[in-house]
Amino acid sequence: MRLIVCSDVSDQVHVHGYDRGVEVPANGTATVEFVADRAGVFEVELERRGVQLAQLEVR
Ligand SMILES: [Cu+2]
Repeated sequence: MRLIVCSDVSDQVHVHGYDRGVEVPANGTATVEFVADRAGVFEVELERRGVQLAQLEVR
């Protein structure tokens, strides 16, 4: 799995369930890569703001 997030603010992109966190700079891009080997529905959020970006469903 590769998630690419473009952000206008600096924060951490956090994938719950897999507990992956990658810093993203303001007006920059973060790439989160992991093996999606765990089924479920997981929140992807901007960690420090507590803003949900997406819900990731792995079947
Ligand atoms: Cu989080």
